[in-house]
Amino acid sequence: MSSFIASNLDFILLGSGIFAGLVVCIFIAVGFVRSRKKKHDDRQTFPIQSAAGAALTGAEPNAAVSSEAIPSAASPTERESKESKVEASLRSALGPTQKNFLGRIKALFVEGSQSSHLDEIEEILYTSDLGPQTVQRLMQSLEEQLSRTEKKNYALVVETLKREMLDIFSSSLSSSAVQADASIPAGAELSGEIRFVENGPTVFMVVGVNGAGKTTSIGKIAAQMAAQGRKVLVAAGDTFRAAAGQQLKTWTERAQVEIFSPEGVMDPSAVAYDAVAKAKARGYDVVIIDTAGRLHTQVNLMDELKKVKRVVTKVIPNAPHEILVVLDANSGQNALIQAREFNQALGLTGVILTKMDGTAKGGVAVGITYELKLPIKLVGIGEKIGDLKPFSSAEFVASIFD
Ligand SMILES: Nc1nc2c(ncn2[C@@H]2O[C@H](COP(=O)(O)OP(=O)(O)OP(=O)(O)O)[C@@H](O)[C@H]2O)c(=O)[nH]1
Ligand SMILES: [Mg+2]
Repeated sequence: MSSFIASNLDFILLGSGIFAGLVVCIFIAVGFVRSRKKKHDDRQTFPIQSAAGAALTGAEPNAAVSSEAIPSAASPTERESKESKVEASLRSALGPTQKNFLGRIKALFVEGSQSSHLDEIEEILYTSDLGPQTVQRLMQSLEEQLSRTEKKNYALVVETLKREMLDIFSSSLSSSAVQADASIPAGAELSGEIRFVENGPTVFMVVGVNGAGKTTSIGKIAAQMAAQGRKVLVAAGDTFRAAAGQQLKTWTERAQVEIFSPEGVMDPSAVAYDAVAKAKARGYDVVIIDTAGRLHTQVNLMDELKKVKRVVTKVIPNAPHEILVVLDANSGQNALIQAREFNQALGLTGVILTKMDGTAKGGVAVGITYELKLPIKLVGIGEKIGDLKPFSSAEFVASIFD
């Protein structure tokens, strides 16, 4: 064996060398193929990554190539979305109310359901702060207007509730309020909702419980009336809280209107009397009287408001022309009670329903209108100066049902 290896050593060495060379060649070849494949894969993934990156910024991968085309293509859409944001503000404020009301009714009618769900609907109506009389009327309309089979149909149930709610608004409001409702587009001038006298200043008295939004709403109203070209005087009738005057001053500065806030006068009726007398003498178009917040149960404080109303009448018969109660929509059924009590004490001409943004209790608007026959004149949908809108029942119902 060893003699065989010795005689063929050269041959064996040559064979081993060729084998080793072959192995090296194979390794080099595999490495080359892999690196080609990787380069190919990299080329494929690059456009995908850049497209994804562009999606985050909203730009096309080759945006730099045609930078002019992008803004001109995007701007109409931007404009449309800005415009719809402005128009949709009451709708978006009523989003939680819609979810609480329509959302829960919809959830009852799951596919294949064979029940009419009337009991559950009644409970939803009660817990949506519509008010007991309003709930009874809506339930009665479902009972009477729909057959047994129709009561199981979600679309028919909702259509009936919507029609009945619109009818509640139109039949409960005075004809003038209804006319104003139909003729004034959303966001239109306040003057369509509010009654202005032809000669002399129109006097507004604003009342309500603590923190309802009286001063804020006065600031917003004053700004809108001033923008309509009216000469506005705001009377600081909240002499109860030291900070109240300063808060009102800040709002009148924002609204760019004049404030009447005599130093050291603590009697709100004296402030109101002097403010109206000044407005009458100096040709103002509007006087808005702020008042301190109070509970309708505080008899002496309610008497104080009656006195404010009385003294104003001595300066201008028929004034105050508008006595508006400010109600926080979040307080639901309490808002209804407050409106009833303030109405009994003062004879209200309407309601400002504030904080409609961020409450699920917007349904209280229906109860106030139906049960108290009081028109909701304005709705607060935020804290900014422009966040006060004339109330439109059609817009309200559409926001809840559509
Ligand atoms: N989100 C929201 N906040 C509001 C609205 N209206 C008023 N507010 C806020 O409610 C709070 C109370 O508002 P005020 O205007 O001080 O209430 P008021 O009725 O004058 O209060 P008192 O003078 O203490 O009785 C403030 O923080 C306002 O910014 C509204 O429509 N939406
Ligand atoms: Mg106030």
